[in-house]
Amino acid sequence: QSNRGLRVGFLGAPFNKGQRRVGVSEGPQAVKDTGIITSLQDLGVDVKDYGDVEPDNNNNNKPTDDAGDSLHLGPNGERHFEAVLTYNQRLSSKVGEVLKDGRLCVTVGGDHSIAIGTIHGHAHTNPEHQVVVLWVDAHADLNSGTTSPSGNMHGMPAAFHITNLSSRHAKLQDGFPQPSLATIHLAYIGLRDVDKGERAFLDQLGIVNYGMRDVDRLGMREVVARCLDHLSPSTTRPLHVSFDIDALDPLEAPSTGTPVRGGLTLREGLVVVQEAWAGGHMGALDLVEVNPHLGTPTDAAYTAHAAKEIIMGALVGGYSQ
Ligand code: HAR
Ligand code: MN
Ligand code: MN
Ligand code: MN
Repeated sequence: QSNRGLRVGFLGAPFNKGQRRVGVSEGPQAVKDTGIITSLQDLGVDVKDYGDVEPDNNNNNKPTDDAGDSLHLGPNGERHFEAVLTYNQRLSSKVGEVLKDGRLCVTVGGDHSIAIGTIHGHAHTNPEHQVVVLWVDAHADLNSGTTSPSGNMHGMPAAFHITNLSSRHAKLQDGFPQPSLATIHLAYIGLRDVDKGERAFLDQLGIVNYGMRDVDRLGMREVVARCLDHLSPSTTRPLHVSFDIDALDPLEAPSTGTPVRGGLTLREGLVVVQEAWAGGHMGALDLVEVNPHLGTPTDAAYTAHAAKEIIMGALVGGYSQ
């Protein structure tokens, strides 16, 4: 069994304050309920469940926030600025702990703002190495408070890590989060809903990005090959894959907060993670934005199952290799 020797740590990040919809904090449980840990163990993987990194309080994330005075806006209008960053600071330490145990760290969200902490933890646990990031998403998540149309911090996490952009972001008093990525160390797949300010950053900084039209024209195998070639993950450049379930078409993954039609098939999503798996240098994986409160119970289970397939593809290349 070729999976023997693979050691994985599972972290839940049931955080929802990076956006406004109730229910995304139940993503980790929904994904666990698919039986993914047992499925991995059946394939010979050594899996340790580290449990959830609990937020201090998700409860005040209600629609009434829109009119309320409890948003705790950051200096540039970032909603729940301090709650998002303090949570991610704790998450970053926990990711570091999993990695120091010698395990590939899988973090299940929660909204995508948790990638502030996961990438920070990964990059700063390997300071002598250059972590590289493959971001699979309908969205670029590259806004700053000033460019964001919503103030929702799940539309901002990538920007916190880019050295040339981080000065646009306020920080916690102790300086968290410290950026770790040059623009050449990030690549995107699946984009189809990019804000004006984000497009300007992508173009100005020359960040490699393959949108849906590129997938149509080149095919996913070519797209992912180009991204991996650009990032060149290696023993000294561990790969971080940050997979937003909304990269998939809403027909494949309906239960998510910001669905955008015209997305990836599950097969295309699997090509991404299976090729990343085949490269052999993945250090950490995020799977975010599964919201089991949205759609019918059948939609929720279908979406969680898609998430399971993506994680399995990334860790063992799928079920039947
Ligand atoms: N770009 C928009 C914003 O900044 C929407 C971001 C949306 N959502 C995510 N992130 N799920 O990938 O508000
Ligand atoms: Mn609030
Ligand atoms: Mn995202
Ligand atoms: Mn998204």
